[in-house]
Amino acid sequence: EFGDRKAKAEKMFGLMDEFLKNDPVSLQKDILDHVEYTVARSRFSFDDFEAYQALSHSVRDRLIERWHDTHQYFKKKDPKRLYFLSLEFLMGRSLSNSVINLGIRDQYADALNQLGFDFEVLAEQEGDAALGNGGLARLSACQMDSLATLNYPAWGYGLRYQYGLFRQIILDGFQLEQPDYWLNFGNPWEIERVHVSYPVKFYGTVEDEGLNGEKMKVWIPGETVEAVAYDNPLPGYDTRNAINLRLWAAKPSGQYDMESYNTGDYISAVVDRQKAETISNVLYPDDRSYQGKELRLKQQYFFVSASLQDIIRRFKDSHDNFDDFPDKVALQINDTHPSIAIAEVMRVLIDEEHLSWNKAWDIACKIFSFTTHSVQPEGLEKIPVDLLGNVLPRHLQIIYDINYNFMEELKKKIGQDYDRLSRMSIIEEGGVKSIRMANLSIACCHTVNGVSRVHLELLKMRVFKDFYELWPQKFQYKTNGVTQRRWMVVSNPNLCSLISKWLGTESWIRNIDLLAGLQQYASDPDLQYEWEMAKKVNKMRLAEYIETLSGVKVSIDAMFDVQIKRIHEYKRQLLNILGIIHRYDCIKNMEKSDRRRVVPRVCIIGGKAAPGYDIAKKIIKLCHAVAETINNDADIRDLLKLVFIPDYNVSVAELVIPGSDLSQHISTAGHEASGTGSMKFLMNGCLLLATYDGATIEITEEIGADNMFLFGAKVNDVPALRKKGAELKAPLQFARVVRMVRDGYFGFKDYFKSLCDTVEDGKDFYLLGYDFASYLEAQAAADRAFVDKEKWTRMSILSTAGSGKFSSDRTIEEYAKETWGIEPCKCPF
Ligand code: GLG
Repeated sequence: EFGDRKAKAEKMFGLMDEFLKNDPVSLQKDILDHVEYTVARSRFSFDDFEAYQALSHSVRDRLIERWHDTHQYFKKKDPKRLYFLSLEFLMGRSLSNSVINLGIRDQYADALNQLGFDFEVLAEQEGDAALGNGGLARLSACQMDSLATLNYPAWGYGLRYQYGLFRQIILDGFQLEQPDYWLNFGNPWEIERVHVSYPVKFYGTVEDEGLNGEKMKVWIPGETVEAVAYDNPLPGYDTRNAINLRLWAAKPSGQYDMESYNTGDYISAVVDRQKAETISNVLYPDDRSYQGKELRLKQQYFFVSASLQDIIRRFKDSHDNFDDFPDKVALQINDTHPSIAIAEVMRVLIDEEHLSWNKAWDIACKIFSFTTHSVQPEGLEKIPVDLLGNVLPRHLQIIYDINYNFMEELKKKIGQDYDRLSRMSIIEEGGVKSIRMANLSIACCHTVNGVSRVHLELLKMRVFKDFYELWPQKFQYKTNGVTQRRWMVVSNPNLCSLISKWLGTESWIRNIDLLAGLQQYASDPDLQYEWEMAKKVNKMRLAEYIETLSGVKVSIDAMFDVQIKRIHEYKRQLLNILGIIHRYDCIKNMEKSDRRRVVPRVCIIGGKAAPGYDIAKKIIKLCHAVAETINNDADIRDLLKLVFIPDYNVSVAELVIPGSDLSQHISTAGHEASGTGSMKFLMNGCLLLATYDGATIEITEEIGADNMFLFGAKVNDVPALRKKGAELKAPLQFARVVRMVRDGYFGFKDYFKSLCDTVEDGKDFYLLGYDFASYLEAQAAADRAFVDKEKWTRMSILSTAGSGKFSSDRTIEEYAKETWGIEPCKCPF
């Protein structure tokens, strides 16, 4: 019995409420013990990195206690659990976040001080866990933090890539990719579970067998790979609960193929077996298109199969049939990447657990929910039938059967409308016959979620129109959110202590709606002064970082204008750069005496381009070429600077966001499903320059359009504008700046030609030319507001005050109630 165990332990160790103590002396002893015994360095001589390692192990010990207790408690209570399946989690660093959530940050800082170390310096030693590409992956990480904090019985499941997202190196202004072997220096935040491992099968054939007179399908696999669990405990804030993120690594299977060993070629047999590990080797670095690659499919099935074996084993520990399965298990499919799970659940229930098709399908339909993160139909995954049939022959059969039943059901509803039937079919005929993973997910899942209100509208009107008309109740949206623990408390302590002081409480860290209490002080000169000071300190930190990175000295009196995110044509970094060229051109052509009126700017751009995305790479090069010209032009001096921050990742974002004045979210309307970067800037009191797209529309409703700089075509204007084609003439100023690039003003004339072509009249798919004039107006409005310090600071305070809706705590509460049907399960001590 759980309570007994705890009581016994307390007696045994004579401890009151914690197994490990958190007073400075205990913490110091603990850190030094880890230096000596875990890191195996002398306690009289160790460097910052070794101190970081020891410190992390000491924090991890405390984390593990809570994590054990939480899991014991979940086991005892057996609540319905959420299993969050995602191929990507972008966790970033763990140390600062862990001590803050565990409530022991100050104790550790004190203890370290007395040992002669600075907590912040040690925290900088940690590398990022970058097991994801961008928004989708960071969203998963934020949602895990909220799940833990809100005490939900949840597990995350994913893949432990050896190589995370590539490192971006800039050479002569060009992006180069380097492998991110993030595990090189060890990872104290994970626990290898050599005994939690499952065989995952691939290839082979399916045979019919009779068992007790019943026809059975038997899959005889051609390859077996072992999935080994690595657990990553994730602490909630202000609670004892800590949940688990279980990531799978591929290892050669323990089942030896005796034949290959017996042929005498021992060395090649070992080498062959080792190939199994390639499955979890590397993260695909493209966040928008998937090309139906075999390794990608194997990654998807690998983590899905291992996770389901684990989930079913856990369920069977306390249940002897599957009747209660839907009451105990909710499976969330994050984008279509894990959607092969639907076929896998069917296979396991039918082939291994011997349930009938109908019973199995009934269960599948009750347990799965699906969230899509893309807007464009082209972004939806398709897997060629030949590929799927080769890698997972039994699953292909099952998908065909699901589709057969689905088509029959459809015919009853819509009759013989063959066009529509073929659009809705899970199988796409034509060129390369493929499985549409989104259609499979919609056919099965009880709920399909979009990630912002306008995203759902687009799904209803365009992408999933046929489905929506038949099952409107299936379609919902949960506007994304981000965790204020990482994006405010960890990354902006100056601002946070100010907020807590003015609100008279720290409770907003858990109940973010309290931030609205700042509204009443938005014009208070004292708050305004303190607010500006906090921003200054953050800008100084960022300016130092910029100087060490690029050698460019920037003035903190200038407006820091930032666009950091993946490089994509639809996100329109090119619009930003063309706007900067325009600003430069204006300053150059001004009378010297007029230059005094120019509001100084530091333009900061950062982001990675997918390695095969040629146009995105040219945008990065253009940014460097323009920066080279502007930053070295003696006429310009501090009036304008352009800096590209290389290797953008979570920890860079934590530094850049608090130090920004203005941030840009300028996607062509209708292309950004939600956007989450905007929410992080908003919370940190950075003003937004944005289009009416994704979640920005909802931000406008929360803080008011006059507290932002909005511009550009709206979602519903875009299709008609595109139809106009070449008739839609870009303004002269636009033509002029594009011509400067074309004519080689910034060099690399030939190289930039194809980039310039993408925005010529008639080819300007993302409407840069059309939006240019209103973009410049919004920029001018930002300049005017910036010189009015009182106004700017009020807008900044109101941004933070109005950001409450965009906490992932709100998102998770909505999912829990409306989609997953789970209840909090709070560990009582
Ligand atoms: C997507 C979208 C973003 C969205 C994010 C999280 O492009 O607009 O905010 O997921 O839902 N592929 C992505 O990163």
